[in-house]
Amino acid sequence: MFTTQQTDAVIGALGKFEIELPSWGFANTGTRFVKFLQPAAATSIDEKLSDAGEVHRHTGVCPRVALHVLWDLPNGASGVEAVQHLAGLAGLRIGSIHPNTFQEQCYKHGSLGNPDPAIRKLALDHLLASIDIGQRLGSRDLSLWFADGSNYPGTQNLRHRRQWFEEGLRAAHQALHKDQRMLIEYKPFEPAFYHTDIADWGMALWFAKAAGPNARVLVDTGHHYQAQNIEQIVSWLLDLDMLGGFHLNDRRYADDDLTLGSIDPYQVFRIFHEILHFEWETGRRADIAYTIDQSHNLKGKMEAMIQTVTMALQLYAKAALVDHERLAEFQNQCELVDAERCLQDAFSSDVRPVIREWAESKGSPADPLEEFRRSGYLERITAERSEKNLAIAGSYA
Ligand code: RM4
Ligand code: MN
Ligand code: MN
Repeated sequence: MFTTQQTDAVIGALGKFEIELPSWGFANTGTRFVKFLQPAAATSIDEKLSDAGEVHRHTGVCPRVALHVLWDLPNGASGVEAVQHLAGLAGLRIGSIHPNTFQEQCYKHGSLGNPDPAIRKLALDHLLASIDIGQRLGSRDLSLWFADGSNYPGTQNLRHRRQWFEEGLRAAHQALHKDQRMLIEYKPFEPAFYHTDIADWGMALWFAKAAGPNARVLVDTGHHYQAQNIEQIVSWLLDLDMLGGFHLNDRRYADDDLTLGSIDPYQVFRIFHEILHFEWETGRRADIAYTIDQSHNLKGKMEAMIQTVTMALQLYAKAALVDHERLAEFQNQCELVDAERCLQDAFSSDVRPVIREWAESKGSPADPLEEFRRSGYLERITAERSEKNLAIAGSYA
Protein backbone atom coordinates (compact mmCIF):
# COMPACT_ATOMS: atom_id res chain seq x y z
CA MET A 1 0.00 0.00 0.00
CA PHE A 2 1.22 3.45 -0.86
CA THR A 3 0.94 6.49 1.39
CA THR A 4 -1.12 9.41 0.08
CA GLN A 5 2.11 11.22 -0.59
CA GLN A 6 3.41 8.33 -2.71
CA THR A 7 0.16 8.03 -4.64
CA ASP A 8 0.19 11.78 -5.27
CA ALA A 9 3.79 11.63 -6.46
CA VAL A 10 2.93 8.90 -8.99
CA ILE A 11 -0.25 10.55 -10.22
CA GLY A 12 1.45 13.95 -10.46
CA ALA A 13 4.28 12.47 -12.55
CA LEU A 14 1.99 10.46 -14.83
CA GLY A 15 -0.17 13.51 -15.46
CA LYS A 16 2.79 15.20 -17.12
CA PHE A 17 4.06 12.20 -19.07
CA GLU A 18 3.47 11.98 -22.80
CA ILE A 19 5.11 9.76 -25.35
CA GLU A 20 5.23 10.08 -29.15
CA LEU A 21 4.39 7.14 -31.38
CA PRO A 22 6.55 6.51 -34.46
CA SER A 23 4.59 6.32 -37.72
CA TRP A 24 7.16 3.77 -38.95
CA GLY A 25 6.30 1.42 -36.09
CA PHE A 26 3.01 0.49 -37.75
CA ALA A 27 4.37 -0.40 -41.19
CA ASN A 28 6.05 -3.58 -42.42
CA THR A 29 9.72 -3.91 -41.51
CA GLY A 30 12.14 -6.75 -41.09
CA THR A 31 15.74 -7.63 -40.54
CA ARG A 32 18.71 -7.11 -42.84
CA PHE A 33 17.71 -10.35 -44.53
CA VAL A 34 13.96 -10.20 -45.12
CA LYS A 35 10.93 -8.02 -44.56
CA PHE A 36 8.35 -9.93 -42.50
CA LEU A 37 4.92 -9.01 -43.70
CA GLN A 38 2.05 -8.75 -41.26
CA PRO A 39 -1.53 -8.90 -42.52
CA ALA A 40 -2.54 -5.96 -40.30
CA ALA A 41 0.45 -3.70 -41.00
CA ALA A 42 -0.29 -0.15 -42.14
CA THR A 43 0.30 0.32 -45.87
CA SER A 44 -0.20 4.10 -46.09
CA ILE A 45 0.07 7.23 -44.01
CA ASP A 46 -3.66 7.24 -43.29
CA GLU A 47 -3.44 3.68 -41.94
CA LYS A 48 -0.39 4.57 -39.85
CA LEU A 49 -2.16 7.59 -38.36
CA SER A 50 -5.33 5.61 -37.75
CA ASP A 51 -3.36 2.90 -35.89
CA ALA A 52 -1.47 5.49 -33.85
CA GLY A 53 -4.77 7.18 -33.00
CA GLU A 54 -6.11 3.86 -31.78
CA VAL A 55 -3.08 3.33 -29.52
CA HIS A 56 -3.63 6.82 -28.11
CA ARG A 57 -7.33 6.11 -27.57
CA HIS A 58 -6.44 3.12 -25.40
CA THR A 59 -3.47 4.52 -23.53
CA GLY A 60 -4.38 8.21 -23.29
CA VAL A 61 -0.75 9.41 -23.22
CA CYS A 62 0.26 9.45 -26.91
CA PRO A 63 -1.31 12.56 -28.45
CA ARG A 64 1.47 13.03 -31.01
CA VAL A 65 2.90 10.97 -33.82
CA ALA A 66 6.48 11.24 -35.10
CA LEU A 67 6.89 11.28 -38.89
CA HIS A 68 9.67 10.14 -41.20
CA VAL A 69 9.65 12.66 -44.06
CA LEU A 70 10.46 10.37 -46.99
CA TRP A 71 8.27 7.53 -45.80
CA ASP A 72 5.24 9.61 -44.80
CA LEU A 73 5.49 12.60 -47.14
CA PRO A 74 7.16 11.14 -50.24
CA ASN A 75 6.02 14.17 -52.26
CA GLY A 76 7.29 16.68 -49.73
CA ALA A 77 5.31 19.74 -48.69
CA SER A 78 2.47 18.98 -51.08
CA GLY A 79 1.37 16.19 -48.73
CA VAL A 80 1.18 18.41 -45.67
CA GLU A 81 -2.52 19.29 -45.77
CA ALA A 82 -3.63 15.69 -46.22
CA VAL A 83 -1.41 14.55 -43.33
CA GLN A 84 -2.70 17.33 -41.10
CA HIS A 85 -6.27 16.39 -41.94
CA LEU A 86 -5.72 12.65 -41.34
CA ALA A 87 -3.94 13.32 -38.05
CA GLY A 88 -6.92 15.41 -36.95
CA LEU A 89 -9.30 12.57 -37.84
CA ALA A 90 -7.19 10.20 -35.75
CA GLY A 91 -7.25 12.66 -32.83
CA LEU A 92 -3.51 13.29 -33.06
CA ARG A 93 -1.06 16.13 -33.48
CA ILE A 94 2.24 15.92 -35.35
CA GLY A 95 5.26 15.37 -33.14
CA SER A 96 8.86 15.25 -34.26
CA ILE A 97 9.83 15.29 -37.91
CA HIS A 98 12.59 12.89 -39.02
CA PRO A 99 14.37 13.86 -42.23
CA ASN A 100 15.93 11.02 -44.16
CA THR A 101 19.35 11.42 -45.72
CA PHE A 102 20.19 7.73 -45.78
CA GLN A 103 17.88 5.95 -48.13
CA GLU A 104 18.93 7.32 -51.50
CA GLN A 105 21.77 6.04 -53.67
CA CYS A 106 23.51 9.40 -53.66
CA TYR A 107 24.16 9.08 -49.91
CA LYS A 108 26.25 5.93 -50.22
CA HIS A 109 29.34 7.79 -48.94
CA GLY A 110 27.46 10.15 -46.67
CA SER A 111 25.13 13.13 -46.63
CA LEU A 112 26.28 16.21 -44.70
CA GLY A 113 29.67 14.51 -44.37
CA ASN A 114 30.04 13.56 -48.03
CA PRO A 115 33.27 14.77 -49.70
CA ASP A 116 31.18 15.90 -52.70
CA PRO A 117 29.78 19.41 -52.07
CA ALA A 118 26.87 18.74 -54.43
CA ILE A 119 25.72 15.81 -52.27
CA ARG A 120 26.17 17.86 -49.11
CA LYS A 121 23.93 20.47 -50.67
CA LEU A 122 21.27 17.86 -51.53
CA ALA A 123 21.28 16.74 -47.91
CA LEU A 124 21.04 20.31 -46.62
CA ASP A 125 18.20 21.05 -49.04
CA HIS A 126 16.33 18.04 -47.67
CA LEU A 127 16.85 19.31 -44.11
CA LEU A 128 15.57 22.74 -45.13
CA ALA A 129 12.53 21.20 -46.82
CA SER A 130 11.90 19.14 -43.66
CA ILE A 131 12.11 22.26 -41.50
CA ASP A 132 9.51 23.89 -43.72
CA ILE A 133 7.28 20.80 -43.50
CA GLY A 134 7.69 20.82 -39.72
CA GLN A 135 6.60 24.46 -39.55
CA ARG A 136 3.54 23.82 -41.67
CA LEU A 137 2.56 20.81 -39.57
CA GLY A 138 2.97 22.64 -36.26
CA SER A 139 5.75 20.27 -35.24
CA ARG A 140 8.36 21.51 -32.79
CA ASP A 141 11.25 19.09 -33.14
CA LEU A 142 13.39 18.33 -36.14
CA SER A 143 14.95 15.01 -35.17
CA LEU A 144 18.21 14.30 -36.97
CA TRP A 145 19.92 10.96 -37.34
CA PHE A 146 22.65 10.48 -39.94
CA ALA A 147 23.89 7.18 -41.32
CA ASP A 148 27.16 8.89 -42.34
CA GLY A 149 30.43 7.13 -41.75
CA SER A 150 32.92 4.82 -43.41
CA ASN A 151 33.81 1.15 -43.38
CA TYR A 152 37.60 1.15 -43.71
CA PRO A 153 40.46 2.93 -41.94
CA GLY A 154 42.09 5.71 -43.88
CA THR A 155 39.38 5.96 -46.51
CA GLN A 156 37.89 9.27 -45.33
CA ASN A 157 39.23 12.47 -43.81
CA LEU A 158 37.60 12.45 -40.37
CA ARG A 159 38.38 16.12 -39.66
CA HIS A 160 36.98 17.38 -42.91
CA ARG A 161 33.79 15.41 -42.40
CA ARG A 162 33.45 16.91 -38.91
CA GLN A 163 33.79 20.39 -40.36
CA TRP A 164 31.24 19.70 -43.10
CA PHE A 165 28.78 18.42 -40.51
CA GLU A 166 29.23 21.52 -38.42
CA GLU A 167 28.66 23.74 -41.44
CA GLY A 168 25.55 21.85 -42.54
CA LEU A 169 23.96 21.74 -39.10
CA ARG A 170 24.60 25.45 -38.59
CA ALA A 171 23.00 26.27 -41.92
CA ALA A 172 19.97 24.13 -41.07
CA HIS A 173 19.69 25.72 -37.63
CA GLN A 174 19.51 29.16 -39.20
CA ALA A 175 16.34 28.14 -41.02
CA LEU A 176 14.53 27.03 -37.83
CA HIS A 177 11.55 29.00 -36.68
CA LYS A 178 12.20 30.45 -33.22
CA ASP A 179 9.90 27.83 -31.64
CA GLN A 180 11.46 24.91 -33.49
CA ARG A 181 14.22 22.76 -32.01
CA MET A 182 16.85 20.62 -33.65
CA LEU A 183 17.60 17.29 -31.93
CA ILE A 184 20.86 15.55 -32.80
CA GLU A 185 21.02 11.77 -32.39
CA TYR A 186 24.23 9.78 -32.10
CA LYS A 187 24.98 6.15 -32.82
CA PRO A 188 28.32 4.32 -32.47
CA PHE A 189 28.04 2.06 -35.52
CA GLU A 190 25.69 0.63 -38.16
CA PRO A 191 25.35 1.09 -41.06
CA ALA A 192 28.97 2.26 -40.99
CA PHE A 193 31.34 -0.19 -39.33
CA TYR A 194 34.61 1.70 -39.06
CA HIS A 195 33.67 5.26 -38.17
CA THR A 196 30.36 7.09 -37.72
CA ASP A 197 30.40 10.89 -38.01
CA ILE A 198 28.22 11.42 -34.92
CA ALA A 199 29.29 8.40 -32.93
CA ASP A 200 28.59 9.39 -29.34
CA TRP A 201 27.01 11.94 -27.02
CA GLY A 202 30.16 14.08 -26.88
CA MET A 203 30.11 14.58 -30.63
CA ALA A 204 26.37 15.19 -30.63
CA LEU A 205 26.80 17.72 -27.82
CA TRP A 206 29.55 19.49 -29.71
CA PHE A 207 27.44 19.72 -32.85
CA ALA A 208 24.40 20.89 -30.91
CA LYS A 209 26.45 23.67 -29.30
CA ALA A 210 27.95 24.63 -32.64
CA ALA A 211 24.64 24.56 -34.51
CA GLY A 212 22.86 27.17 -32.41
CA PRO A 213 20.72 27.89 -29.33
CA ASN A 214 17.76 25.68 -30.28
CA ALA A 215 19.79 22.52 -30.82
CA ARG A 216 19.82 19.70 -28.24
CA VAL A 217 21.03 16.10 -28.01
CA LEU A 218 18.73 13.13 -28.56
CA VAL A 219 19.53 9.91 -26.70
CA ASP A 220 18.41 6.70 -28.40
CA THR A 221 18.61 4.12 -25.63
CA GLY A 222 19.89 1.49 -28.09
CA HIS A 223 22.78 3.59 -29.40
CA HIS A 224 25.55 2.86 -26.89
CA TYR A 225 28.26 0.33 -26.32
CA GLN A 226 27.32 -2.44 -23.94
CA ALA A 227 28.72 -1.22 -20.64
CA GLN A 228 27.99 2.49 -21.13
CA ASN A 229 26.38 4.26 -18.18
CA ILE A 230 23.45 5.85 -20.04
CA GLU A 231 21.92 7.54 -17.01
CA GLN A 232 25.18 9.38 -16.40
CA ILE A 233 25.02 10.78 -19.94
CA VAL A 234 21.43 11.77 -19.25
CA SER A 235 22.29 13.56 -16.02
CA TRP A 236 25.19 15.42 -17.64
CA LEU A 237 22.99 16.56 -20.49
CA LEU A 238 20.28 17.67 -18.05
CA ASP A 239 22.79 19.60 -15.99
CA LEU A 240 24.10 21.32 -19.13
CA ASP A 241 20.55 22.02 -20.36
CA MET A 242 21.32 20.06 -23.52
CA LEU A 243 19.00 17.07 -23.31
CA GLY A 244 16.28 17.39 -25.95
CA GLY A 245 14.69 14.00 -26.35
CA PHE A 246 14.78 10.24 -26.36
CA HIS A 247 14.24 7.44 -28.78
CA LEU A 248 13.04 4.68 -26.50
CA ASN A 249 13.63 0.98 -27.11
CA ASP A 250 15.56 -1.87 -25.53
CA ARG A 251 18.38 -4.06 -26.74
CA ARG A 252 20.48 -7.05 -25.88
CA TYR A 253 23.36 -6.57 -28.32
CA ALA A 254 23.35 -3.42 -30.45
CA ASP A 255 20.57 -1.30 -31.95
CA ASP A 256 18.05 -4.12 -31.60
CA ASP A 257 14.95 -1.91 -31.23
CA LEU A 258 13.29 -4.40 -28.87
CA THR A 259 10.35 -3.53 -26.65
CA LEU A 260 11.24 -0.98 -23.98
CA GLY A 261 12.04 -2.67 -20.69
CA SER A 262 11.94 -6.17 -22.14
CA ILE A 263 15.62 -6.83 -21.48
CA ASP A 264 16.64 -4.36 -18.79
CA PRO A 265 13.80 -2.44 -17.14
CA TYR A 266 16.14 -1.23 -14.38
CA GLN A 267 18.14 0.69 -17.01
CA VAL A 268 15.07 2.64 -18.11
CA PHE A 269 14.05 3.20 -14.49
CA ARG A 270 17.49 4.66 -13.72
CA ILE A 271 17.18 7.07 -16.65
CA PHE A 272 13.72 8.20 -15.54
CA HIS A 273 15.01 8.50 -11.99
CA GLU A 274 17.81 10.88 -13.01
CA ILE A 275 15.26 13.04 -14.82
CA LEU A 276 12.80 13.17 -11.93
CA HIS A 277 15.58 13.74 -9.40
CA PHE A 278 16.83 16.65 -11.49
CA GLU A 279 13.31 18.11 -11.58
CA TRP A 280 12.89 17.69 -7.82
CA GLU A 281 16.26 19.28 -7.06
CA THR A 282 16.05 22.23 -9.43
CA GLY A 283 12.29 22.83 -9.42
CA ARG A 284 12.55 22.98 -13.20
CA ARG A 285 10.68 20.86 -15.67
CA ALA A 286 13.02 19.00 -18.04
CA ASP A 287 11.80 19.79 -21.56
CA ILE A 288 12.21 16.35 -23.09
CA ALA A 289 10.46 14.77 -26.08
CA TYR A 290 9.98 11.04 -25.50
CA THR A 291 9.54 9.13 -28.74
CA ILE A 292 9.30 5.39 -29.21
CA ASP A 293 11.76 4.20 -31.87
CA GLN A 294 10.72 0.58 -32.39
CA SER A 295 9.39 -1.23 -35.38
CA HIS A 296 8.33 -4.76 -34.55
CA ASN A 297 8.46 -7.50 -37.12
CA LEU A 298 7.60 -10.53 -34.99
CA LYS A 299 5.16 -9.12 -32.44
CA GLY A 300 1.90 -7.59 -33.60
CA LYS A 301 2.72 -3.93 -34.15
CA MET A 302 -0.16 -2.35 -32.29
CA GLU A 303 0.02 -4.74 -29.35
CA ALA A 304 3.77 -4.17 -29.09
CA MET A 305 3.19 -0.41 -29.10
CA ILE A 306 0.58 -0.62 -26.33
CA GLN A 307 2.88 -2.93 -24.37
CA THR A 308 5.69 -0.37 -24.73
CA VAL A 309 3.59 2.56 -23.57
CA THR A 310 2.34 0.53 -20.60
CA MET A 311 5.92 -0.36 -19.65
CA ALA A 312 7.05 3.26 -19.99
CA LEU A 313 4.27 4.39 -17.65
CA GLN A 314 5.15 1.73 -15.10
CA LEU A 315 8.85 2.57 -15.06
CA TYR A 316 8.15 6.30 -14.91
CA ALA A 317 5.72 5.73 -12.03
CA LYS A 318 8.32 3.66 -10.17
CA ALA A 319 10.85 6.44 -10.63
CA ALA A 320 8.31 8.90 -9.22
CA LEU A 321 8.18 6.80 -6.04
CA VAL A 322 11.80 7.50 -5.11
CA ASP A 323 11.97 9.53 -1.93
CA HIS A 324 14.17 12.37 -3.14
CA GLU A 325 14.70 14.07 0.25
CA ARG A 326 15.87 10.88 1.85
CA LEU A 327 18.01 9.97 -1.13
CA ALA A 328 19.74 13.37 -1.14
CA GLU A 329 20.42 13.07 2.55
CA PHE A 330 21.87 9.57 2.20
CA GLN A 331 24.01 10.69 -0.74
CA ASN A 332 25.43 13.58 1.28
CA GLN A 333 26.17 11.33 4.23
CA CYS A 334 27.62 8.65 1.93
CA GLU A 335 25.17 6.14 3.40
CA LEU A 336 25.60 3.83 0.46
CA VAL A 337 23.31 0.96 1.37
CA ASP A 338 20.45 3.25 2.40
CA ALA A 339 20.85 5.42 -0.69
CA GLU A 340 20.79 2.38 -2.92
CA ARG A 341 17.69 1.07 -1.15
CA CYS A 342 15.81 4.25 -2.03
CA LEU A 343 16.10 3.24 -5.68
CA GLN A 344 15.57 -0.45 -5.15
CA ASP A 345 12.47 -0.03 -2.97
CA ALA A 346 10.88 2.19 -5.60
CA PHE A 347 11.84 -0.15 -8.44
CA SER A 348 10.41 -3.20 -6.73
CA SER A 349 7.05 -1.57 -5.87
CA ASP A 350 4.01 -2.73 -7.78
CA VAL A 351 2.65 0.43 -9.39
CA ARG A 352 0.08 -1.31 -11.59
CA PRO A 353 -2.93 -0.80 -9.28
CA VAL A 354 -2.26 2.98 -9.02
CA ILE A 355 -1.85 3.23 -12.77
CA ARG A 356 -5.11 1.39 -13.35
CA GLU A 357 -6.96 3.76 -11.02
CA TRP A 358 -5.33 6.79 -12.60
CA ALA A 359 -6.24 5.63 -16.11
CA GLU A 360 -9.85 4.99 -15.18
CA SER A 361 -10.13 8.35 -13.42
CA LYS A 362 -9.40 10.08 -16.71
CA GLY A 363 -11.66 7.87 -18.77
CA SER A 364 -8.99 5.56 -20.24
CA PRO A 365 -9.22 1.78 -20.00
CA ALA A 366 -7.63 0.23 -16.90
CA ASP A 367 -6.07 -2.45 -19.11
CA PRO A 368 -5.32 -0.93 -22.54
CA LEU A 369 -4.14 -4.20 -24.13
CA GLU A 370 -7.22 -6.16 -23.11
CA GLU A 371 -9.46 -3.32 -24.18
CA PHE A 372 -7.70 -3.13 -27.55
CA ARG A 373 -8.16 -6.89 -28.02
CA ARG A 374 -11.85 -6.54 -27.24
CA SER A 375 -12.34 -3.55 -29.55
CA GLY A 376 -12.36 -5.54 -32.81
CA TYR A 377 -10.00 -3.01 -34.46
CA LEU A 378 -7.32 -5.59 -35.18
CA GLU A 379 -9.77 -7.99 -36.82
CA ARG A 380 -11.13 -5.17 -38.95
CA ILE A 381 -7.75 -3.96 -40.23
CA THR A 382 -6.55 -7.53 -40.76
CA ALA A 383 -9.51 -8.16 -43.04
CA GLU A 384 -9.06 -4.84 -44.83
CA ARG A 385 -5.31 -4.96 -45.32
CA SER A 386 -4.16 -8.56 -45.63
CA GLU A 387 -4.51 -8.77 -49.37
CA LYS A 388 -2.46 -5.58 -49.88
CA ASN A 389 0.18 -6.74 -47.42
CA LEU A 390 0.62 -10.18 -48.84
CA ALA A 391 1.20 -8.73 -52.30
CA ILE A 392 4.31 -6.90 -51.08
CA ALA A 393 7.67 -8.56 -51.80
CA GLY A 394 9.45 -9.47 -48.60
CA SER A 395 12.73 -10.69 -50.02
CA TYR A 396 15.64 -8.61 -51.28
CA ALA A 397 15.94 -10.77 -54.46
C1 RM4 B 1 18.38 4.55 -36.76
C2 RM4 B 1 18.02 5.60 -35.75
C3 RM4 B 1 17.01 6.57 -36.25
C4 RM4 B 1 15.90 5.91 -36.99
C5 RM4 B 1 16.49 5.03 -38.06
C6 RM4 B 1 15.44 4.39 -38.95
O1 RM4 B 1 19.04 3.49 -36.17
O2 RM4 B 1 17.59 5.02 -34.54
O3 RM4 B 1 16.48 7.30 -35.20
O4 RM4 B 1 15.14 6.92 -37.57
O5 RM4 B 1 17.26 4.05 -37.45
MN1 MN C 1 16.63 6.34 -33.11
MN1 MN D 1 18.36 3.08 -33.88
